[in-house]
Amino acid sequence: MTDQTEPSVVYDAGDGYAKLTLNRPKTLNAFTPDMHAGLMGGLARAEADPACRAVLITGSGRGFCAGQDLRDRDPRKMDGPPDLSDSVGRYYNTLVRRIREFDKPVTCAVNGVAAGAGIGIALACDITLAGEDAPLAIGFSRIGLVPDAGTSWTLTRRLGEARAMGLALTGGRLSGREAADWGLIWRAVPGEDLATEAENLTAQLARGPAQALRLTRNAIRAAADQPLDDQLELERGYQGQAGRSPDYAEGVLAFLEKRKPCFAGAHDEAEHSK
Ligand code: LHQ
Repeated sequence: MTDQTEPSVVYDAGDGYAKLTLNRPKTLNAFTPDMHAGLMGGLARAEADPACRAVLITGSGRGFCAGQDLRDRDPRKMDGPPDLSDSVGRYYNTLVRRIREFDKPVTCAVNGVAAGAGIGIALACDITLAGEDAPLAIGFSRIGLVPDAGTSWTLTRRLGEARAMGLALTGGRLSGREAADWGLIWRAVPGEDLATEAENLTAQLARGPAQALRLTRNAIRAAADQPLDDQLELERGYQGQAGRSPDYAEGVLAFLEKRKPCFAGAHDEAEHSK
C-alpha cells in the first residue's frame, strides 16, 4: 500500500559511503514491495559506485522498521489466505542474502522501534547500532507468524537457544541497551548520538582496507561453522591474500612513517589529485 509521493527509500551519498534511509515514517517504515525495490535499487547503486565503500541503513521518523506492512495483508480485503512463503522467498530472503553477500561493509542504525522482519534486516547487517531506548519487538508470534528474514538464525546464534526461544515464543521485546548487553548487536548509544556515531563508523569503514575488511568479515562468519583447524587454514589463506595487497604495504609504511594510512580507493580522484 503506497500512500506517499516521496521515495520509500532515500539514497544519500556520504563521506565515501551511501546512506539508505527507509522512508515510510507514517507506518514506522513498514515494508511494501516498493520499499523492497527501493532498498535493492539503493544497494545496486552503492555497489556500482566505486566512490562508495560502505553502506549505512537507517530509518526516518521515530521508527526503524515495523516489519511487513500489515495493511497490505488485511484479511477483510482478501479472497483467501495469502501465500506468505512466496512473499518471504521473493522479498525478504532475497534482501537478507543481498545484504549478507554485499561486497562492501553494511552498517545499520536502529533509530527507533524495529519489529518482525525489520529486526531481521537490522541483524543481517555487518554492524548494528541502536538507540539505547529503541525497542526491538520480535512480535511474529503475536500475529500468528514465525520468525523470518533470518531472525530465527541470528537470534539463536547470537543469544543461544534459551534467550532466542524465550523471545521468539513470547514475541517479546528488548531495548537497544538490552540488545547490546545480550550481544545481539554491536553497541547501543544515546538516541541523540546515534546518527553521528553510525555515520562516523560507516565513514571509518569506508576509509579502511577494503579487501582486508571483506576477508575479515568472511573469517568471522566462517568461524561459527567450522573447527579451529579449518579456521586456522582459512586465516592462513586470507593472510596470504592480504599480505599481497597494496593496502598492507601502505599500512606498514604509514606505521613506520608515523602517519595515518591512505588505503587505495578510500578517497575519490579529486582527493588524490590534491
Ligand atoms: C504499521 C505497522 C505495520 C502497517 C505500525 N504495518 N502499519 C510478515 C508477512 C509477510 C511476509 C513476510 O514476513 C512477515 C514478517 C513480519 O514482519 S511480521 C511482523 C509485522 N510487524 C508487526 O507485527 C509489528 C506491528 N506493529 C506494532 O506492533 C507496533 O506498531 C510497534 C510495536 C511496531 C510500534 O508500536 P507504537 O510505537 O505504539 O506505534 P503504533 O502501533 O501506534 O504505530 C504507529 C503507526 O504505524 C500506526 O498507524 P496510525 O495510522 O494508527 O498512526 C500503525 O498502524 C502503523 N504501523 N506497524 N507493520
